[in-house]
Parts: sequence; structure tokens; C-alpha cells
Amino acid sequence: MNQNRTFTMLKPDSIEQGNMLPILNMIESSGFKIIALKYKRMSKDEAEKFYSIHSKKPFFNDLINFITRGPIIAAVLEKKNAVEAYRNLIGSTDPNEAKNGTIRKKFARSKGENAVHGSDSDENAEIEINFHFDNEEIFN
Ligand code: 3AN
Repeated sequence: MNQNRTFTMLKPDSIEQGNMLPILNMIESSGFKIIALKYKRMSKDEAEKFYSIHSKKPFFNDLINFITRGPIIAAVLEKKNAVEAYRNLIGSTDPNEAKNGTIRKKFARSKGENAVHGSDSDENAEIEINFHFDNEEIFN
């Protein structure tokens, strides 16, 4: 398993609020190399597959409606211990609990609309990378 890669998604709220470049800038200036990048809108079908782990949660419908309401940026990031390093950079799911200096503290408005996604394990990073990218779309 590749411990040096993670997957991120800039969610529709980030794009709507004009935070695409500031967030990508924070990612790069924190030492992550962006080795794949895609601007796309997820279909409901894709979103339900991507978030299938949450399908029984009470917020599932809201999550699917939110994530499909506009385009997202999908990216593969490279850094040593990428998953943990990126979870530290994005901060807690709830922006009220996120530490100063994190992406969610700066850009997220709520637990539902929380600016970015970051993989939570090496195993899920591989699954999420493969979900959004073909091998030839990744540059490293
Ligand atoms: P994280 O994105 O920090 O890994 P998860 O995996 O617990 O958090 O949740 C996945 C996504 O589901 C979150 N990014 C958020 O958008 C949404 N979510 C989680 N908990 C809630 C909640 N209580 N209410 C609304 N949306 C939620």
C-alpha cells in the first residue's frame, strides 16, 4: 500500500465561495505535490457509490444533494505519510472544532458543508484515487 498518497476533493461550497485557488495554494505550500487534478460534477450515482459507507446515516440524502449540486475538484496528493499529514491540514469534520491554521477552520461553514474531503486511511485513499482517476491521469 502506498503510504505517500492521499485523495482530496474540494467540495461544491469551496468552488461556490471562490476558494478553489486559496485551498490549492494552502495544499501546495504545506508541502503536498498535486500529482493529479480534475474539475468535474459528480452524478448522483457516483456520489452514492463514493459515500456508500454513510448510506444508513441520517445525513446521507443531504450529503448526496450537497456534493452533486455543483462541480468539485478531485486531486491526488503526494507527501510522506500523506493520509495523516493531510487529515492534520484539513482539521476536524466540524469546523467549530477545527484548529487554527487548518483548511476547515478557514473555509468550512458547517459540519455538512465542510470545504474539503480527505481520505481517512491508506486503504481508502487507494480506493478513492481509483474511483476518480485512471493510472495515466496521475503524474509522479
Ligand atoms: P470526514 O470528512 O472528516 O472524514 P466523515 O467521514 O465522518 O468526516 O463524514 C463524511 C462527510 O459526511 C463529511 N465530510 C460531511 O460532509 C458529512 N457529515 C458527517 N457528519 C455529518 C453530520 N453530522 N451532518 C451533516 N453532514 C455530515
